[in-house]
Amino acid sequence: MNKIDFEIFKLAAECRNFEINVFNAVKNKKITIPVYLSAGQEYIPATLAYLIKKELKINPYIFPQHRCHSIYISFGGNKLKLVKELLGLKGGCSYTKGGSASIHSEEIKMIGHDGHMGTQVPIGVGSCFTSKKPTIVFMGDAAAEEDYVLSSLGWASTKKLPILFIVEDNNLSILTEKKIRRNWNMHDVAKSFKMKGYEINDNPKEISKFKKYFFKEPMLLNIKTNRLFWHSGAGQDNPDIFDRLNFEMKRIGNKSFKENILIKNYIDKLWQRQLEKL
Ligand SMILES: Cc1ncc(C[n+]2csc(CCOP(=O)(O)OP(=O)(O)O)c2C)c(N)n1
Ligand SMILES: [Mg+2]
Repeated sequence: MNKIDFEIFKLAAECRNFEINVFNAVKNKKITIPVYLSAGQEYIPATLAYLIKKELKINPYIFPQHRCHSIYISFGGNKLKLVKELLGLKGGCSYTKGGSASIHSEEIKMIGHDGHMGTQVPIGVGSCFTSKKPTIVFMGDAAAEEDYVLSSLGWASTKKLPILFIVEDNNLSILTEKKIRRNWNMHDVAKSFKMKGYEINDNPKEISKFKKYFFKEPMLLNIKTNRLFWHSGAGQDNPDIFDRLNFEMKRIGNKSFKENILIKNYIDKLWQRQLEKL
């Protein structure tokens, strides 16, 4: 078994087990704030975090959108502080004022989202223009349609910034599919702005192919993925949707199943201890 596959799997499993706990806490009304679950999409941040932090040894500035728990966890955010943030307990990562959509962490240079879809793109580009430091900006496939996102891509390209744009393309804007909203693609838009642009799947092997370009020049990866649960809250739209984590766990085999149980027990206990404080 490939070590890289296994390391990425472990990160993704950590994210999934965390999100299952959030799901249950929402269902049991222990969490009452709006919550945006990233389950199903965790292979994108898990793969990127592995490639960027472990392989390239870079700690980039991170500009997420609202669906960001897995981004925070994959890039090394403190899980206990995120549990506290979501439960409204003192000591949350965003000073217990951000909630699910605005996860913020100076420790991992992650800048909390303001709730307006896509604003993280001009803000991230502006920050990168000033710092000239490696910067990763995440956006949803719907946020990518905002005018201020498109103009920011143009500026990043013109100034050749060390920036990586990741479109987490779950094909949905809440419940509206992409084909109803537009007849164009984000990787084509990136290319028209004279930067590298590709459309790929959330398969670690596909994502890895582009590592050589990370932060050397502006690039946009439109990565197709699947949202497992409702846009907001705890429920399921489509139980048959493709689940990358499950697929990879089966592909990697026995060792991954066992590791998943260990990770699950650890994260369940972490949540249990904080739930007891409510
Ligand atoms: C400027 C703006 N318009 C509308 C909304 C309401 N809204 C919140 S999330 C969302 C859909 C976001 O879809 P996408 O960017 O693809 O992210 P996803 O939820 O799929 O991860 C909408 C329309 C908003 N928050 N901000
Ligand atoms: Mg979407």
